[in-house]
Amino acid sequence: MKFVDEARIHVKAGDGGKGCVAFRREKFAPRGGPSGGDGGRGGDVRFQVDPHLTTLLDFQFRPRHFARNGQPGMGNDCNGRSADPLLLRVPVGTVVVDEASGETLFDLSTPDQEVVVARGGKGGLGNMNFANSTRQAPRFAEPGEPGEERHLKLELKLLADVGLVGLPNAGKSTFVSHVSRARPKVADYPFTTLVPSLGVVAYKDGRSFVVADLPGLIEGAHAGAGLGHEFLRHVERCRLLVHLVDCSADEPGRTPLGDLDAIDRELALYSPDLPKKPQIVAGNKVDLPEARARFEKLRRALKRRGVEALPVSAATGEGLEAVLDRAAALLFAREGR
Ligand SMILES: Nc1nc2c(ncn2[C@@H]2O[C@H](COP(=O)(O)OP(=O)(O)OP(=O)(O)O)[C@@H](O)[C@H]2O)c(=O)[nH]1
Ligand SMILES: [Mg+2]
Repeated sequence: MKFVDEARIHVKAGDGGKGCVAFRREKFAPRGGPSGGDGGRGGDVRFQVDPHLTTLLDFQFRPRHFARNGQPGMGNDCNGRSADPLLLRVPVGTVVVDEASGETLFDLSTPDQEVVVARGGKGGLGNMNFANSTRQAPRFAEPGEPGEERHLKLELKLLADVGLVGLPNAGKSTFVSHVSRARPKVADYPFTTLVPSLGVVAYKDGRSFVVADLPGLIEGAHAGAGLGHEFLRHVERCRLLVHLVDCSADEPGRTPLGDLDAIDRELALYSPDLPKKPQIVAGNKVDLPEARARFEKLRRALKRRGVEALPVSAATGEGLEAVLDRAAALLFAREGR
């Protein structure tokens, strides 16, 4: 399951209508004065945050969005009509980046928030505005201003309830494929998962929540090492983290506790908010006897810190239900359902 979370689009606001050159022509008013009205404003292109949307898929299929132009001014002092704004709906969590400058324009995180991403051009003034005592018959009017035009990159931070973090090879993808219908690639080498993907966990009583399988983190990830930096921003929006520790890893100098602390350090370095998120620690691969033994050491060490560790085997499914129960308790307690 690939999760669409990026789109490139081209938006253009409407041009302002041009001002009109016209003169009054009435039976009893010979040489009537100028009467050309102003052009209307071009329509803005606006984004509106819609909490019901979850992907940027629509934008991938329709990348061009042009608002209407303002009407030109008319004779008889009539101004042209301004065009209505073009409202485009985007999901909560959409980040809008200007392609030309690379600048982040908006981080749209509030439902129903509305922002202007391209401003409509002002209408031109009609010739009636240019008459004065010495110039009674101006034969010119202003053109309308062009509407703003922009190439935008939209990025959607994944909205998962639970983010799976851990070193490469910890078994994150195996975990997600066991608890959901998502089938991310699982393999016996690090950096198998290159992009985040989501799985929906059908929990008890028709309740469900979304788990994100994330690429493995390594030391230095917060500064861009490995694949970390790319997707650490997705972790920011998860409500809780499940930290998977590979208890089978058998390399000199490496321990489950050391692995756990290394990842926690990366998270903290990336953002001070990440350590504040609720975290469930799960020691994986306890189906292997030597992993089981290492897990017990991890459990004792964490107990001294007042932290509980749960034994799991993502491969056999052992212990996974306890992790889901814990996650559901944290998620649904806060929602009050
Ligand atoms: N014995 C055993 N092996 C496991 C278990 N969970 C995962 N594995 C194996 O560990 C290897 C890595 O699993 P993945 O699920 O791809 O690990 P990952 O954390 O997604 O790795 P990256 O995507 O590279 O970060 C695979 O060979 C899995 O079969 C487990 O509970 N027990
Ligand atoms: Mg993986």
